[in-house]
Amino acid sequence: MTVLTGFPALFASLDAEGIVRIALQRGCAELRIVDLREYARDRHRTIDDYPYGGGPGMIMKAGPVLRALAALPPAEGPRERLLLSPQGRPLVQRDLASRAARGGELVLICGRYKGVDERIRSRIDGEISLGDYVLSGGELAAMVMIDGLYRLIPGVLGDLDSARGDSFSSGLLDGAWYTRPEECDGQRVPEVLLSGHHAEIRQWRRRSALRRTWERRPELLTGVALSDEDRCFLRSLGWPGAAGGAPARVSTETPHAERRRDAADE
Ligand code: 9WO
Repeated sequence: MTVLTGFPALFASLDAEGIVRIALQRGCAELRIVDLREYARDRHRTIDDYPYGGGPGMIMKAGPVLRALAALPPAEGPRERLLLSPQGRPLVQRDLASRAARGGELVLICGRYKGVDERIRSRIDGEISLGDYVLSGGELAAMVMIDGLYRLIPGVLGDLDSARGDSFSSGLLDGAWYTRPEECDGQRVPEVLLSGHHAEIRQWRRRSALRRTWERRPELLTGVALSDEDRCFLRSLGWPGAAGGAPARVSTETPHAERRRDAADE
């Protein structure tokens, strides 16, 4: 993985701590941060300039990015050059998983300022958005993408490859989780989780995830493999069946209101 950025110092935290540091230490991945200012041509190493046609704000110059791309060492396998921007295709877990499985070389290009010179766009392979909001640059988005990808690389997580049981590996949102103590601030852990009945615990967890997905993100259910048992449970919550549809409203309840219901899960 290679990152092109005008602000390389922002990436220092990735080496300092967390999943990316572990991936790099274990030799599961490589991360090269390229400073775009090294490819600027003026004394001040400028990477932005005024927009043609006028108006407020600055535009990221194409030259430094295109020269940095041209200077990359030849890739061993397929290479994908991606710009992080709100104009991109929304990133979903499936895309991270397929990229992690493919294992090709990624080049993440971080834009800055009010926008990037359009001539960058014609020299890249795609554009990725994390969501419909504007940041001050693509760097934090790139770090999010690196984090999401690296934890899917085999051998990075170790811990029983816990990504397999992740929220989203099933296509569902995560249900409720609890850890010690059994009672906290007057709230008890659901009895079934203390019972040692593995089949019942499995069913409770499945239902907790199904319920939360139906309440918060009903559109996700259309992409999930549902058993007859799942369907039966969802119908008891008002789910209309394979035809789809949404509940009266997506829950905006406070977390404790929802936990109360999860605890009462029948
Ligand atoms: C800045 C701006 C200022 C005033 C009016 C409109 C504006 N649009 C932008 C803008 O989109 N700036 C971008 C900053 C230029 C490309 C890099 N930047 C960026 C990337 N901001 N947010 C992202 C991003 C990337 C991935 N997912 C979500 C947001």
